[in-house]
Amino acid sequence: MHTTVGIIGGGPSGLLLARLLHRAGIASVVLERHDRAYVEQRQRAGILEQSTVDVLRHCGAGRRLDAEGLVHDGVELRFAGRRHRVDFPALTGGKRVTVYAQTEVVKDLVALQLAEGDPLLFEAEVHAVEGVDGDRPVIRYTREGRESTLTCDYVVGCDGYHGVARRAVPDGASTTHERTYPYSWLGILAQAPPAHEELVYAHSGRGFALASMRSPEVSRLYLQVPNGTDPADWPDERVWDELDARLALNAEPGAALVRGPVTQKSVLPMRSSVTEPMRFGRLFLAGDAAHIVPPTGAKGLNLAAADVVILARALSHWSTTGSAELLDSYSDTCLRRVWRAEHFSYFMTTTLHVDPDQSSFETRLQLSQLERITSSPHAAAELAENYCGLSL
Ligand code: RFL
Ligand code: PHB
Repeated sequence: MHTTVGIIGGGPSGLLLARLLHRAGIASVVLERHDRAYVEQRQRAGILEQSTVDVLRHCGAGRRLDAEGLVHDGVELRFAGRRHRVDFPALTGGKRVTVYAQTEVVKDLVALQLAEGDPLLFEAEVHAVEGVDGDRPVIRYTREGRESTLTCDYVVGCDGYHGVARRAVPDGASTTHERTYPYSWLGILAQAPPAHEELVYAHSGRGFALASMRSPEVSRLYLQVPNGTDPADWPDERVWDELDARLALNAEPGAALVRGPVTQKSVLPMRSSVTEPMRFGRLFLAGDAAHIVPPTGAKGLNLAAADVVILARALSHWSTTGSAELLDSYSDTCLRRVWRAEHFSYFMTTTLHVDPDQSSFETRLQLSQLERITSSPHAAAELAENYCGLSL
């Protein structure tokens, strides 16, 4: 089999790239190792920047997003017994974000691709990418027990942090910059109304907590926990008690979350990582295959979308003019946005979490920084602009 663009991975970046290429009249094949149900049910991101919403609408995936997405004009910060709202439109000249789960984005893109796109092959596991420094790279994959090859003009690794695409780059041709954190998140999905009408990011001496949502009936809640935590050590009542303790305000003693059945529970490690450049020969990396952010800034899915918009534009320019100019600048163009989001995600993470080794001095610095955000419109605008994202 031959195609113009071979895409490894059917997560949000691979699916959106395939959709954008289809609209530009460029042939592609997506190879995804898991089955459709698995990809559609994987619980992950929840916040879409305006530019991500715009691109989904533009490529025909906006109908359910417009009907079911919840537009949010701000977030609440809770710390030292206080609450403070960061008003996005007022601080950014009108920007806002949309709560719409990654599971739903993926369902919408899969349905479109299967109905009218190029091939999207589930249960197709890629094990090698060869010849990316030549003219005709080859992807080797296994499907239904049979080994097959896909030759392409270009290969795009949209295969996440543990994918195979990055391994096709020879040693020494790229650099990975990485940081790990001394804590993880315990996340639950619960059949319970959201804690508040907007997201709540809470700093507390007991550790960070985040109250998010999926719909007016479904909450998504997170707690900072030590690395290596076993979810089995956190029965539902313990999770709810700890959320109440961390999200509570001195001003509202006894205020408690409305509890409901917990339908999903998992522990996620936190990591920052960037591999650069994001291109080697005819191989391009996009989304989590190239960079990871800790989820505190809600940037991962949005960065993945930005990468593939930039790449689809570059491939379309190459296809219509024969010029590789935009393909050559792909990595630099993406990395400017990537490093900004890396800094913001690191800032949100280290300002809101409790490092088990941190001193009282460092805790006072965190509180001073949060206090600054609540008292200076400039500091609040810096948070709001980064949270709502750069224009594409
Ligand atoms: P994905 O989603 O990891 O998809 C990669 C796909 O590649 C497939 N694959 C292979 N297929 C074939 N052959 C192989 N050898 C393969 N190896 C891998 C995998 O099966 C998979 O389907 O990467 P992608 O598409 O780049 O998308 C990135 C996003 O998923 C990720 O950045 C976000 O979920 C991050 N994130 C958030 N981002 C936001 O923008 N806003 C948020 O609010 C937000 N919250 C979150 C998050 C991530 C979280 N976790 C689980 C780390 C909250 C959490 C808890
Ligand atoms: C989510 O709803 O899953 C979510 C929201 C905001 C974050 C991270 C995750 O910063």
